[in-house]
Amino acid sequence: MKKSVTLYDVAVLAKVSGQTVSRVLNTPDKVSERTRDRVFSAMKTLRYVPNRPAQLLAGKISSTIGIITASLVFHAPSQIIASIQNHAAKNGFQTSIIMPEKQDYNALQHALNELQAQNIKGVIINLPVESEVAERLVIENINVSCVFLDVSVETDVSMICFDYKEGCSKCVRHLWSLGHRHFGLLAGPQDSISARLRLNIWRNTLHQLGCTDAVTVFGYWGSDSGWSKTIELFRLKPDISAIVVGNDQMALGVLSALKYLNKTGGNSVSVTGYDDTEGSQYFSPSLTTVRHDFNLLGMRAVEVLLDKIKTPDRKFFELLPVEMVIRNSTGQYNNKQDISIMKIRRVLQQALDELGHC
Ligand code: IPT
Repeated sequence: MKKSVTLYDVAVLAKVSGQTVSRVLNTPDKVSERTRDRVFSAMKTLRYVPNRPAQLLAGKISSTIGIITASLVFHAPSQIIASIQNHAAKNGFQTSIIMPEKQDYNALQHALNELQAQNIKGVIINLPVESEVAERLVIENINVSCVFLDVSVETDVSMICFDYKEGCSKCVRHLWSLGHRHFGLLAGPQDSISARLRLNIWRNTLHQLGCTDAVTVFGYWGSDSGWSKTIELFRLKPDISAIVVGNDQMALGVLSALKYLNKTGGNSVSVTGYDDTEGSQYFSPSLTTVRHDFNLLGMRAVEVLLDKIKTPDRKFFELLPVEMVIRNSTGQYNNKQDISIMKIRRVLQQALDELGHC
């Protein structure tokens, strides 16, 4: 077996001590540029790869940040994690990802223990966490800095989130301005913070506009729940002309169900999504939605976490802007049904008038 290159081989080639190579690896700013260059060039020549477990055993600070995430089966979390990983690498950090099956206190504490066992000093939590749980985790884990991406804005922890109020009210107002008055609301799961917040704003906005008969159903973020919940919506309220959906992935299932129900073309029902994840512009029809810049979220999450590690007592709060993207899945309210009801009424009235003359 080929012998692996050690730190001492690098030291010999660079003509420095083993301790200096170690300093270049762990505290590069404390070494002169000339020495640093010599050591890096020796590492390159020998293709030296630092032994992470050995560094951990030696009590060196880890250059890894932790991520606790919602299921990567869903499009939004996978785009967020891709961006975090990318920006972590740009800052010289690797990532260690945990995807817990549950999102309660025990599951999260267990995940934090796992990451702290790797000597990790900062964790980005992209999992819906109830306020009391998030606050308790921060108080009980003072040795690790946490930045949350899916908590309510009132929570007393460091967080970065999108301006959901603006995004959600824009969706509803857009449909209202197109003449829609009969709404179906397809929210995300009830145990998701962001799903609940989005639904509240849709309902408040509709209430302000004077619409009180919208029906609500809950999906679980995936496309198949979008499909089955659309069928349920029409069973509950057959005259729906617009469906406000909690995310693009469910909206994909909604569009497919509408085709199945023959609610396309002249009969079409308007649909708005949420997220503008990769591919939504190629849905059929292309999806009107609210754009979340997940690349920006990932970048800010890493930058804020690194600042938080340096100043653990500071509380960070950042609200990122959203943008409404209008495509072909929303259109003017089609008043064909109203017209035929009006026609029948007119004919009936005429018949009654004629009877009156007799
Ligand atoms: C949120 C997405 O908007 C939603 O579509 C779903 O994928 C959810 O994550 C899964 O937890 S994004 C989150 C940062 C609020």
